[in-house]
Amino acid sequence: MEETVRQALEAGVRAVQLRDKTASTGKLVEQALVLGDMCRQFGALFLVNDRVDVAMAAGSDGVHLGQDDMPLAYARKLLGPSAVIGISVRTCQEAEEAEKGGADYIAANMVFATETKTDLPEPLGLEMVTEIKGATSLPLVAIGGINEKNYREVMNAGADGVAMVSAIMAARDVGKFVKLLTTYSMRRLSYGE
Ligand code: TZP
Ligand code: MG
Repeated sequence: MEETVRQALEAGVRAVQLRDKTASTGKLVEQALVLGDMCRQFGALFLVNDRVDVAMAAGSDGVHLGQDDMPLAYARKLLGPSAVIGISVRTCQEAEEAEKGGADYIAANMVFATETKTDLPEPLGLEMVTEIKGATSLPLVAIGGINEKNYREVMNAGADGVAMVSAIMAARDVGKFVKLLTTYSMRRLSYGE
């Protein structure tokens, strides 16, 4: 996993999220420290999924929260004003609430069906990406079933960036694959500004 992340960073990935629903807390902290260091070397953002405590322990840049995770206001209180906090949303209302609550970005969750996460009702589709993007002035990252074949249409629907799990982790040549994507998909992203 570390080698894959390194290759992705070398090729231009701008943000990495550690997401492991089954690892022990000890293992998560250990991995967050290693990946956080690596991201720092490449000037990329490093976020921890769900776990505010792990992000704090490892000095990560921030967290990514779902609607049922720690409420944004508490996460902000714990992590401070400079932490990057992203929120997964499925509706315009959730997007507006995230903006009002001081989120730094929103994630359209999920655009296309995926085997990586199977507990969500229905894919949002491209039209909802456009609608949700229009509901706030926050950067929008699209996630779910995004790959080299469809990322352009996701960007064209209004996403400021795309997040990929399986497409990158399963790529035969991660560096080559990411290079192909970044020229286009990172055009409008500037993290941490
Ligand atoms: N949240 C919404 S979809 C998803 C997460 C974590 C998984 C995305 O994985 P993939 O393999 O890029 O479809
Ligand atoms: Mg979550």
